[in-house]
Amino acid sequence: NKLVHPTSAKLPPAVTPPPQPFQPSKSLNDRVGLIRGDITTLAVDAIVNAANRSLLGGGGVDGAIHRAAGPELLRECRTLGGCETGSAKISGAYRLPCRKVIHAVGPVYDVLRPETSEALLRGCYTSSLRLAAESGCRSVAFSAISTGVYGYPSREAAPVAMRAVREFLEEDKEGKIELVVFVTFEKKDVDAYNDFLPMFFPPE
Ligand code: AR6
Repeated sequence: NKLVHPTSAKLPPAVTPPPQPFQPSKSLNDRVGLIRGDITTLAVDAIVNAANRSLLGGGGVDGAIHRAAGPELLRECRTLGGCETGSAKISGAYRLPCRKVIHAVGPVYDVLRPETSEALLRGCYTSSLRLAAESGCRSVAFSAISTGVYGYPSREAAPVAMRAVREFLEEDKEGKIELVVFVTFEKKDVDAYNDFLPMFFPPE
């Protein structure tokens, strides 16, 4: 080191500090983002699709992802054996700029049993993050699962999504997930996410 101060030459050698437990350098607030746009354009490690139990494609974001990924995605999805509601499976991303697609199956919103819908929606986020971490995906972008065709009210879905992500990141002591991006598309979701994000991830 050319910049050593002359007096430090007389000091005894520095003691090597003991290994420290992992501490994520970023605060929780720095590990989440919110954008409005087309999830198929994002070059993150994994994007999360709002799929159905067949995993064989459909409309909405599912259709957009299959169109952009190309027919190889459907070919792989045929081998996955479907997926339970409230859970997720992972595939390659083919022509998409991301590395993996996580296919989460949200609930059709049941107005008579909102707690059941909530548990299933929460399961989508938790399973997706667990799969991402296991697969070495450190940045994950979520579509607003169930808030389209499946009828989940945006203002109810947003806090469920954010609480699940927050709790996962708090538990993620090794910092496997570095960034979670919430991707909104329609104005109702933009408004709901803008309102709730600072409550769940307050600026430090
Ligand atoms: N990028 C990001 N978000 C999008 C995009 C996009 N390109 N397109 C739509 N969204 P939906 P669901 C938003 O209906 O409610 C399919 O047919 C959209 O505004 O795609 O979970 C599946 O195959 C909404 O906020 O999914 C299932 O059968 C969110 O994505 C069923 O729909 C989810 O809306 C699943 O219904």
